[in-house]
Amino acid sequence: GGIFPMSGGWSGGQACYPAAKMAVDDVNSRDDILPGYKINLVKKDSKCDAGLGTRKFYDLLQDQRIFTLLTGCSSVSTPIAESAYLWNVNVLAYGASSPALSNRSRFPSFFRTHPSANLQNPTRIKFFQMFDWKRIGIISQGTEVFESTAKDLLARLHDENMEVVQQSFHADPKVAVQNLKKSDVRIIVGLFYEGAARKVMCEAFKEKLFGEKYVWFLIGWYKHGWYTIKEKGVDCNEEEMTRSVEGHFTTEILMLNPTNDTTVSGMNTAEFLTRLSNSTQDIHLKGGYEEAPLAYDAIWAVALALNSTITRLKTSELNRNNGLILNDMYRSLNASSFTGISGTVGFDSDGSRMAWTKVERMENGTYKEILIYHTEKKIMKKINKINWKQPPKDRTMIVHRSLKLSMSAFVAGGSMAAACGLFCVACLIFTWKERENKYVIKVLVICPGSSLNCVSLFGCIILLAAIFLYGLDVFGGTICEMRAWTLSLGFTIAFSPLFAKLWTVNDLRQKMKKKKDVKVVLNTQTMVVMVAPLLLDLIVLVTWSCIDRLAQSKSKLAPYEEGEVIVQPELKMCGSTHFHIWIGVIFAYKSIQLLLGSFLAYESRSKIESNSDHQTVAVAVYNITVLSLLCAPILMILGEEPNVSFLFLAVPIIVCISASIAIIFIPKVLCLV
Ligand code: ABU
Repeated sequence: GGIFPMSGGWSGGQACYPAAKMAVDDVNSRDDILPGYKINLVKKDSKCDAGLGTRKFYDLLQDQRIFTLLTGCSSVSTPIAESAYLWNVNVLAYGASSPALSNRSRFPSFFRTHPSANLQNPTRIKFFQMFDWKRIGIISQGTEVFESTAKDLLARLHDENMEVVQQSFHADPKVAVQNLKKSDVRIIVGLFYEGAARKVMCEAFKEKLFGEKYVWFLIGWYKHGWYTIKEKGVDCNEEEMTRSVEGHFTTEILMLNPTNDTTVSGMNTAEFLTRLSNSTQDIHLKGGYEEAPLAYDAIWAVALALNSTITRLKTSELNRNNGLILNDMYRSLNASSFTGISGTVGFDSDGSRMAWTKVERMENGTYKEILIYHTEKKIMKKINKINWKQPPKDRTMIVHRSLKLSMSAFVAGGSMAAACGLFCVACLIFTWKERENKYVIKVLVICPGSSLNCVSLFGCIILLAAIFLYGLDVFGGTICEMRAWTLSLGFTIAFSPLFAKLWTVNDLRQKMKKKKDVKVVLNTQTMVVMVAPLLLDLIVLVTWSCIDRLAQSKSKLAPYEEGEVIVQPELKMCGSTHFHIWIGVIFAYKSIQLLLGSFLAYESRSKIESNSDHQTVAVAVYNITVLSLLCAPILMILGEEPNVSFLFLAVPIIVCISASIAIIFIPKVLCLV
């Protein structure tokens, strides 16, 4: 009896039946094999369906003369092989790859010419190692044949310290494919029948799990053009399916004797293929073409086993009524050893008689042979090059990229700060040199304002130094402290003298309304007004440093895709636990000082004619207030872009200092010219 799947998950009967038929004819034409007997092959179609196959098996059991059964499809062979011995029937599978079938205690009267699917796993692993792929996805159909192959593959991958993401499905692979996508696997082994393959690859198309970034490894025994065949429940069109399967690899065991030796039938492989091609039109496009040698050899195995059995049994014993035929045929099959079309035929428990596996790749819609691999001798023969730009990565690579201040931004900001610093130093020298100049004192008195201006210039220089500290990326957490201190103290030292001058002038305004020429003198009050903000600053900064020290940390910004990789930008940032509270406090009292300064400047505008430079100072204070209150909040928002935030810090400071100094000092210089 022969059960041939003519359709379904594996429609191997389409080519295997003609091959088996050819073998029957060849055996029957030989006088030296089964003399006086003729083999009769009774064919049934299982559609690769376990239920239907079992039903066909029962049909065949009605004939007592059937004591050996040929089967195809693991899902059909399994239930038949599990119970066949109870009917004294031996089963020989030409098309069952399930590793689970290699179990004598569960399948006592089972043999197969088809090798176990496990044989492909070493080849797969060898291939993964060639490209340093260490993260593999497995998606398998929930039937024993694929589950047991997946189990073996999983164990082997773990032995090689590879990471595995495993998914399985029964009817609908949608969720399994989505899970693979979520797990970010790029190298995927698919273990399923042809119909399920169409469903999986359609889902892969929908989930965009195809293309250059992904590598699919499918089974190599699907029918020619399998992905273009319409399947119930698959709503991808031919073009979508073609795109989805482009570039996938297949692995399959070589089932044709690689040598051109003459086989037991007297034919060599070339002659076999020619005869097979002549048997049916376009047989190479039919299901089971690859396995046809296995079906041919299966008939020969049965014939040769029966040939030796008939020498031991009487003709009347050649039926299933007693267990004699079962045991004798079992013995003969077990002892089989002949050269067949598929190689040397002999049966062992794991079906490892075939060791060459072939890897193919679909390129531009056709399969191209890539290599063959001998799983026992571990020999690899490369046949064709893989046509890809570069091997894909086995996962999304995350590249950590530190965002740094560019050299050009640092040079630009630094040179402006240096120029501004020189301007400050020049003004300091000028003020110092002209402190005794009677003409200057007379015309535009510098003293006592000169000493305040000197302090202010010193503050400006500290502020400019802060710009350099912001450009530097060294000293770890200390740089953060240095930045905060120079910026805060620099501002206070630069601004407080101007503020104190306006305060003093405004104070005198009330008392000296009638006097034309008022001499502004530094008094204790001026000193207090100038030093108080400095003390406040010191208290806040020391407290901050003591109880919530600033430290440098890496902050991760929004990642983005760049070709094959995901870039994770990282920025070194200064911070402390209550950073925003400290900044808020400092901003608050500095803003109050700025606004008060502007108010004093407004109040003291030309209401008093003094020997002080308070009018130019007032303009400078407006300028500082506007720029500071405008730029400080913006600077806080721009914190994630090093170049922009550096320039947004440097430029306002430089502009503010240059403009203020120019407003205050240029009139003094001009009066000397
Ligand atoms: N090479 C075809 C195998 C089919 C099966 O194991 O069901």
